[in-house]
Amino acid sequence: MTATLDLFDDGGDEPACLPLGEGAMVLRRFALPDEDGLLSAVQQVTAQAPLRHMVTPGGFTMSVAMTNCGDLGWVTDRTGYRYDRLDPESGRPWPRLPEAFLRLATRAAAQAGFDGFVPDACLLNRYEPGTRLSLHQDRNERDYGQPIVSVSLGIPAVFLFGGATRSHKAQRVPLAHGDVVVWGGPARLHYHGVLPLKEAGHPLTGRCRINLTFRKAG
Ligand code: MD3
Ligand code: FE
Repeated sequence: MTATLDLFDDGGDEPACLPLGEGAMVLRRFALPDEDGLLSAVQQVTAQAPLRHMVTPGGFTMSVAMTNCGDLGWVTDRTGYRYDRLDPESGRPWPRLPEAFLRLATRAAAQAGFDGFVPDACLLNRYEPGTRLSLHQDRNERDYGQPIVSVSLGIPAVFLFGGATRSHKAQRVPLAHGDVVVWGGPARLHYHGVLPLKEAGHPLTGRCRINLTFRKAG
């Protein structure tokens, strides 16, 4: 009986709010109604602060292309990881956080129980097929009590959600266009990463995935 049902299971009865445990909440397709406004804001930001492949302190060029908007932007170079008010490529402040970004991030945080979340940093990551992000912790923010809100747009990815140590076995969480995840509580310091993306295309983004992460960094 379940076998028959499974054949027709399209995931349509998945809960809209899925707790990943440890304070992490997946809001499936939460950003879908705002897709056009979000993607036009992405175009505005990347026109002012182009996507670039940064270098890690260890000397590796990241396969993810990145840029930022908001008061603070996350950067890495041979000297280390940090938040900076200026784009090192231009010497100018990062573009302002677009209204559409701010509204969505605040609404998603509130939905997950974090009222009054006001991000001052948005890291914009672009993945193409083959791009990956190896397991890491996000530890450059001042207050770990603040959540991180992430928004996935474009082609799908498999997110790796690990534990408090690197050796903890990671869960695989598929993330699709419009999915929003709010990471708070103990999950905030868990190891995480993204598996290499499979070849795919999306009608709105082409052969890429855009991930936005909103933080209160300062
Ligand atoms: C879990 N980005 O930018 S977003 C990153 O898909 C980053 O681009 C990934 O990891 C991406 O640092 C994942 C989801 C995410 C972001 C921050 C987290 C998950 C997190 C911080 C703590 C725990
Ligand atoms: Fe991260």
